[in-house]
Amino acid sequence: MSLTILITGATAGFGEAMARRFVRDGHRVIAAGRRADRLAALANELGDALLAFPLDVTDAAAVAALPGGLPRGWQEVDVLVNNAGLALGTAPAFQASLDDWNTMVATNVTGLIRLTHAILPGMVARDRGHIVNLSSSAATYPYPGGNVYGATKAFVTQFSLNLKADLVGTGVRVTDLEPGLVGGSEFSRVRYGGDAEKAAAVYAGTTPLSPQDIAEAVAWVIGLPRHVNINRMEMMPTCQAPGPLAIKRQGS
Ligand code: NDP
Ligand code: 8X3
Repeated sequence: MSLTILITGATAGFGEAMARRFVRDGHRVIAAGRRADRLAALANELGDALLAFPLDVTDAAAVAALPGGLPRGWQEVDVLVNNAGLALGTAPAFQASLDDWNTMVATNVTGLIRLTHAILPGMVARDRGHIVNLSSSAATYPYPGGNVYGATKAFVTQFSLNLKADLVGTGVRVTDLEPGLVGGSEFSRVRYGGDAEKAAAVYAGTTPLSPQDIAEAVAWVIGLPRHVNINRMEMMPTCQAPGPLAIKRQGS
């Protein structure tokens, strides 16, 4: 069955991979993001099944105008993939930039809840729909420098579980996806302020997950029969595992 799928952050990484995958699977995709040129290129490549929809998720008025702000024929969103998000910096909390912290909260938390608030009532009224939220393994496993980024993702995970609690008895599904190390996207370059060398070092000597692996997981989750809800899915590359608790020993 062909679905109408709104993906935030479709100009790069996971979002772009999902857009390609979902169109290939026969769905219609509303590709949202700030870089309109990238969206236009994607529409050019994928044809009429993809609607380029420039949108900054931190723009409260633009998001509140949804779904009415979408063209006719595209307003009944079956699947919302809240994917837009970013990490900025890896400084310890006592040295981190407050502006970076605020940007991560505005995008990963406030942007995501605004999108959900705008799209969810229509899904409930139609008694069908699916919200897929991009959280992270950072929601569960702390690491040095993860401070506010991990906290925003912990919010996403708990918000997803609480949405599920509110939606029980409706036909609307909610899935929280929690990937670990994923290469092949702009994530680390953005995190390191454009420093390609530092970004590449994150993946050195590893075979990380790819954006296509994420698209595969989401394609599976949304393609399951409507009575099946995957609440949360934690994914890591085979080469990654949670670490032990840190212990600072005297003299070391
Ligand atoms: P990318 O940096 O490659 O892509 C991020 C996307 O988010 C871009 O399309 C960007 O588009 C968009 N975006 C950022 N800010 C805004 C905004 N204000 N409004 C609209 N769109 C915005 O990252 P990934 O694909 O790797 O990450 C996607 C999601 O997955 C993020 O939420 C990330 O936190 C999460 N994640 C990533 C992991 C990884 O290791 N890569 C692991 C676990 C989770 P544009 O700049 O054009 O607006
Ligand atoms: C991205 C994964 O480990 O860089 O969410 O936080 S990590």
